[in-house]
Amino acid sequence: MAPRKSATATSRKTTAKPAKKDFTEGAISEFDRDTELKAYREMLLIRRFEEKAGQLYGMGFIGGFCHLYIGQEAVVVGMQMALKDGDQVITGYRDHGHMLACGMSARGVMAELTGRRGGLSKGKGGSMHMFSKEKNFYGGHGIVGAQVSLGTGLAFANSYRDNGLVSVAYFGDGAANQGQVYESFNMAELWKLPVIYVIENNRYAMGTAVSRASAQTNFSQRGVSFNIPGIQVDGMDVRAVRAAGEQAAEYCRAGKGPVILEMMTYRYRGHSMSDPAKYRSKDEVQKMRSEHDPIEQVRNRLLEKGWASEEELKQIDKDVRDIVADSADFAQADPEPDASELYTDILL
Ligand SMILES: Cc1ncc(C[n+]2csc(CCOP(=O)(O)OP(=O)(O)O)c2C)c(N)n1
Ligand SMILES: [Mg+2]
Repeated sequence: MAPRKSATATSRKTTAKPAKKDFTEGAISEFDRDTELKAYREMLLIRRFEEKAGQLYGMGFIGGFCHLYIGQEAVVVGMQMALKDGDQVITGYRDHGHMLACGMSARGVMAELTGRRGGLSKGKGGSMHMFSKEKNFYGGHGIVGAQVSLGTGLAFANSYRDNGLVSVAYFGDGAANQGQVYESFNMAELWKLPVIYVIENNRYAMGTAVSRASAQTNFSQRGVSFNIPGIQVDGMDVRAVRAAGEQAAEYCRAGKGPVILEMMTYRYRGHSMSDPAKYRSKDEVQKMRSEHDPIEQVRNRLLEKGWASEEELKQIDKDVRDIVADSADFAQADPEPDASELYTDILL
């Protein structure tokens, strides 16, 4: 039997709409020379780091899971530019780029991947579980979606302390279908919590294309029934990411509540190191690489504007490669944790 329409339900209808007017979709931040160079260096560091991590994994130095961030670099680098000291970041398991963008050391991240003493979790956490209180980085979470409720909790603490800080919770298109995400959205809007939900839409979950797994594929609209505003952002353009991040941070700091930024991005590698990525064509990957690569975009602008020469860019590449090579050497030479560490840092 079809449910009857209730008069009460109609009269209770609310007219509140997400405050989308506070946001300009498609905004681009103008970068000066120094900012372009900074973006170039930071994205390149993530790219080269991940390439090296992939190599070390192939050589058997890294155990367990390893999810590379190659292709998505503009998202974290642009967002980080929009934040201020003390703002917190939390993400899932595709987390090496986030850590480097937060300023955590390449040595510390790489040595954690190889399970060594000098790793950021003393070699006991691995790829998916690293933290830095100093850099306000709250992990690294292997449970899909867990970081969304934890990131909302960070925002609750900021709101309670009235400290003007925001938290950024990054999650994927696949994670966006997880139940706790919507419980978090509800509380965040109800209590006007200063949290930026960054949905990194890289078009695939473990191997499932967005269109095969999601009823609503426009993730920026996932907050509509909670009155949370959201916009789509070109996540391959670091200037667009920064512009969106700044608008979102301002909105949150003004006490207006949470925001959703859907970053349209792409990962070049498989979901994890064990994924041959047979669910998409090589052409699709190649097209993204050649037409939308976030690092190439900055490189081309620097050259076109005469802000850097080929030589200068080569030097940056060399500096970055040196940092990464040093981290890889350290990650292989550093000893493994002592067996006694099995009994520390755990809840008994
Ligand atoms: C609660 C839970 N369910 C399932 C998994 C297995 N799993 C790991 S990653 C993943 C897909 C997530 O995809 P997405 O959120 O799009 O992130 P991406 O890997 O594309 O960055 C799944 C289902 C998990 N780790 N945790
Ligand atoms: Mg995904």
